[in-house]
Amino acid sequence: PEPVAADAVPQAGQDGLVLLRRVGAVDPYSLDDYRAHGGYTALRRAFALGPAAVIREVTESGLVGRGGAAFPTGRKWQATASQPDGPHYLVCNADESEPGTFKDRVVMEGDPYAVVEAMTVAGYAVGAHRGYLYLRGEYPRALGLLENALTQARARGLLGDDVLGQGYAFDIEIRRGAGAYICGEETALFNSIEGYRGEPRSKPPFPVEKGLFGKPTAANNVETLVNVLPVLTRGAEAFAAAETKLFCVSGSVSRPGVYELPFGATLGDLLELAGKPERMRAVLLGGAAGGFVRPDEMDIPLTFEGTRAAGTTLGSGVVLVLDDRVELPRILLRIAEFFRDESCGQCVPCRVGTVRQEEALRRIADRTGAAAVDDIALLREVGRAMRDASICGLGQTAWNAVESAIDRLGAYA
Ligand code: L3W
Ligand code: SF4
Repeated sequence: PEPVAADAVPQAGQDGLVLLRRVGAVDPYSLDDYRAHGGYTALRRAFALGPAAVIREVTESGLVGRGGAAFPTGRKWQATASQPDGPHYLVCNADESEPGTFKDRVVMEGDPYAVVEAMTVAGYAVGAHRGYLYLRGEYPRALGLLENALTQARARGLLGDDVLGQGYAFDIEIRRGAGAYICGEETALFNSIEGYRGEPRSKPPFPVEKGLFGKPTAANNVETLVNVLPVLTRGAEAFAAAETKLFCVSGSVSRPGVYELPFGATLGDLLELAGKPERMRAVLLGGAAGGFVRPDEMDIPLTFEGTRAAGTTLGSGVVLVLDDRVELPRILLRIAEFFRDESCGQCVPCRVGTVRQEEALRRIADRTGAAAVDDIALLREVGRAMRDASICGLGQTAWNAVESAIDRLGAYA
């Protein structure tokens, strides 16, 4: 693959980047350059601390998962490590497929060795000797860069039977997705690696207990894992004092891209940086499974708690900006088509509900003028059934964006 192009260098929200500091500054093919930019100091510190202390440090940092659900990473690792029967596995979820999400791609293409180092640290902490990186199939450039990074790391003793001469064996295998959004759900992802249909399993049991091949597994998103590097190099306390989040800004802004901002910046702060439109209609936060907010809600803090309190979600960091030229009914219909398409069909509420939702939204979108009251009542009923009775997050959240458009934006009123 080609080197990362200059125009792919992410937008820097402000000085003092943590997660993106090497992106655009380091040669993503060169292990030496990665080391010259601080690479592999976190793994050395991990070996000096030992697995239990690494987990303690990650727990004390307060780091939570960046895939959207914000589960505490230290707790996940502790629960995995404490399972008596191995082998234990480490899975990096790089199946980045949430509409409007492209942060992990920027990290993997711009700083691939960081992903490899972070997976090695995580594997060491949870007692895994094998890691899988499940990569979105439509990311060929990331694939080439990561494959190169694995080859170089193996050649230099940073992966293999005796990592850094510390007596720890660890290696990583890349598996590519084949275009199914549902394979980003962790248990569908395990099934996909195992060679089965990519259908979610019922939880519990959680993967920490029975995950890949039925064994204890820590599954973490790319951004979650790369956060572990500064946790170790800076220490838990210093990390927590300056914790950052990646945001994927797209739509009607003049400077779309990936922004890294400290937790607590507001939506308005971010949109100032990204160049918001003169007449904004709404912002979709959290992706297709997220929710819309209005232009008068720009003081929402961009934290997991702040967005939850405002009735929406930070999700995987999607910030999709719509100006007043958009046809909201068409956008909602497009979101509904997406969920109908991507439902794995395993459970009835989602398999049927996503079809009924799309049909109702199409009827509304194709009509002009007055609100279709019956269809809105139907949407609410179907939405409730999907949320309450679906097996996995896809069905449970397939009505979120539509509901928020109706309730917060007055869509169809
Ligand atoms: C041990 C327990 N582990 C929960 C683990 C669980 C998983 C994590 C979160 O994702 C999000 C949603 C959307 N003991 C545990 C436990 N865990 N309880 O914690 O679990 P869960 O079930 O809350 O969420 P989830 O199904 O993993 C749902 C987001 O995903 N989403 C799409 C995201 C897309 C991307 C992307 O494209 N990169 O991230 C769609 O719904 O925001 O919050 O590991 O095992 N007692
Ligand atoms: Fe499959 Fe949808 Fe059920 Fe999830 S909720 S298991 S995607 S049918």
